[in-house]
Formats: sequence, structure tokens, C-alpha cells
Amino acid sequence: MDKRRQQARENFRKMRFGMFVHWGIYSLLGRGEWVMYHEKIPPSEYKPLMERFNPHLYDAEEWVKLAKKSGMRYITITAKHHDGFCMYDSELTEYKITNTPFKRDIMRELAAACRKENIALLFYYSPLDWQHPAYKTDWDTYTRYWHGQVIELVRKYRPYGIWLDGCWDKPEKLDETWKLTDLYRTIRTINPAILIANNHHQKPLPDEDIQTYEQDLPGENTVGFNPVPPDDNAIIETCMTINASWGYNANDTQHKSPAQLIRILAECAGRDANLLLNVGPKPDGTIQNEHRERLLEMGEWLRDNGASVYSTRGKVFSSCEWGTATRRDNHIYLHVWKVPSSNTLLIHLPLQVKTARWLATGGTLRYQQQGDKVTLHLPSSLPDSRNSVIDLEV
Ligand code: FHN
Repeated sequence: MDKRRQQARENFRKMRFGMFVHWGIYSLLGRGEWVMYHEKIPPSEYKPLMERFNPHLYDAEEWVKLAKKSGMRYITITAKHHDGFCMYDSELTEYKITNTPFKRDIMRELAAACRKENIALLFYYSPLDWQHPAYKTDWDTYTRYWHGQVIELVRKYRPYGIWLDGCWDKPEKLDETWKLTDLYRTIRTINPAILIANNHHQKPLPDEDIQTYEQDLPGENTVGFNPVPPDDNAIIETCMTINASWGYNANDTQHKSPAQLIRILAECAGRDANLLLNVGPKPDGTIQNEHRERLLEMGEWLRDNGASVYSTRGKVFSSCEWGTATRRDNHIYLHVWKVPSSNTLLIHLPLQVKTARWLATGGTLRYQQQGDKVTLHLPSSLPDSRNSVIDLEV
């Protein structure tokens, strides 16, 4: 593997936490990104939405600063979703953002803001296209079209990675059908370090870097999209919504609590995975307050506890009833949110513990060690009920 790609993979894994952005003309309807399909809106009625799309409050720098304050190290944004509308200035179609009243190239502005703030930018792109006439009638023509769009995204905006989503629409003979190896080879001649994710829900292809778990922790399959166990050769990433919708949905108020989101982030790190947490911006270009508030609270928690997430590895213990654990160098981090009734934590660790402290405050904890059995004494209530991290120096 090219050393630049290897380094990009390592750096990406260390980032641990990214912002997923699902944004398009569907946000005007406020009923999620599948509204065209679910409400059987014909392209002739759907495509004119672009004439109304004018996100006058869009501010790429503000989005990037929100991501940074939330402790996110990368952004993955929909350049084109299944509706086929391009949120970037594509040379291959007129059905694009620069032909709306907004006129500006959202992705060019976001790419500049990400470079300025040292945030990695990846593009989500849907090979599935509900409106392109060739998708159903002329597969070779359509393949040239969608490959051409991915190539122009890589050339024009130099993203850290490409995140494909929609090949599950034609799952048979995946590589042969979608000509993925050909496409990956081409984009790697443009940028040898570029990372590739493909949310096809099958075993990752050799040239794919990121294996995705959608709405599930790695290794779980509660939603039925994720039947494949984590692949040791891939970087694992869970993508998750804050409520239950990817695209803006005005009626979806099922927002996970900050504590739930902090624990999901820790659980992903504990399973040696990244968390890609989604926002669905409104048609005016703003991110809804319920999501901003939760992201900012995650950022506060990470300011005190980020050492137990960023640049760590997981798989420390086979199971943890009390939370999860991560490790880095000579530190083992115990993420605790379920205190055993005995108020003691018993772990088996074949390493000599030198110190046991609360990561956020530096306060020490009482513990005993006999061989590999370590017993830690916890207070009756945790310093941080959302997730209290114990830093074991070994
Ligand atoms: O159909 C898409 C959906 O709209 C969304 O983009 C998610 C995000 O991972 N992926 C697909 C559903 O599997």
C-alpha cells in the first residue's frame, strides 16, 4: 500500500470523531432525504425545487468552527445524494447548486474553510440516482457519468476521502457492476493518499479503506444494514443520526441526549472505531439548535476527556458491564457510566498499575492490585454521570 495512503489511514483513525452532513434541496420539504422516493414525487415535480433553494444563512466557516468546538476532526458531506442533485459545481450536469438562486459553490467554500481550520473534508457521493435517465436505460453511459462526477470531485476539491453510498441498489457482482476497482485506480492516480469508503454493506473490497456501520455500533446489526463483521484490514466507522433522520426532518424530535451521544462516541472508540455523527441542515443553511447544543456539549466533554478518545485504540477488554475502555501508550482509559452496586470496579489487567486518576480532574482513586486483578473503589456517585473516565497509568 502506498505510504501516503497508509499515513492517511492512520491519521484518520486518530481523528475518531467526524461530522456527517446530509444537505440538499430535499431540506426545503423538511421531511428527510428520501422524500422524493417515499412520496413518489416524479422528477418533473421534484427538480424545480432547485429554483427555490437559496440557503442565504449558509456560512461554511461557522459550520467548520461548530465542528471544531464539538471536538470533531473531519466533515463528510453529501455532494450528491440519491435524488441526483449536485451540491457542487459539476461540469457534467445543470442540476446543481450553482444553477439555483444561491449560485455559490457550497463545496468550494466548505473546502476552503476546512483547509483554514485543519479539518479533513470527505465527500459522500451516491452512485444510486433516482432521476438520471441512463440509470435505468443505459448502464455504460450512466457509469461514465457517475465515475466522471467522482473524478471531478477529487480533482476540483482535493478531498481527504470519498464516501460512496448506494451500490446496495444493485448488490450483485458489486465490483463488476459498479466498476469500483477501475474508479478507485483512477482517483488514486489523482491523489494516492485519498481514502475510500463504500457503504455497500458487504465485505470491504481490497482498495476500500473504511468499513461503515450505519446506525449501529461496530459488530452489531440491530437495524439490518450491517451483516458483515468488522474487517481487521479496514478502518471501522459508525455513522449515526442525532434524531432518526439524516436529512432535515422538521417533525423528527427523537433527539438522543448528550449523555447518550457521549457514550456512543466512547463505545465506538472502545471498539476501535470512529464515530461519524450526522446533522441535517435546514433550507436556510443553518444547523438546528437541538443538534448544535448536543454537539457543543460533546465538545465540552471532549475538552476534559479527549485524551481517552483521540489517537487511542480499542478492544482492551472483551466486555465491560460498567462502560468501555480505550488505550494509548502507557495509559488505559476506563469509561464508566454504570457503577456496580458494590461501588467497586474489578478488572483483569496483565499490567502493573502505577496510578489511577480521574482524567478530567486529576483526582486519585483508591485501588488494590493482586496479580492481574485490579479493584478500584468508586464514589457513590460518579463525578460525571454522562461518562467518567479513569486514567490508569501502567
Ligand atoms: O439511503 C441512504 C440514506 O439516505 C443515508 O444517506 C444513509 C447514511 O449512511 N445511507 C443510506 C441508507 O443506507
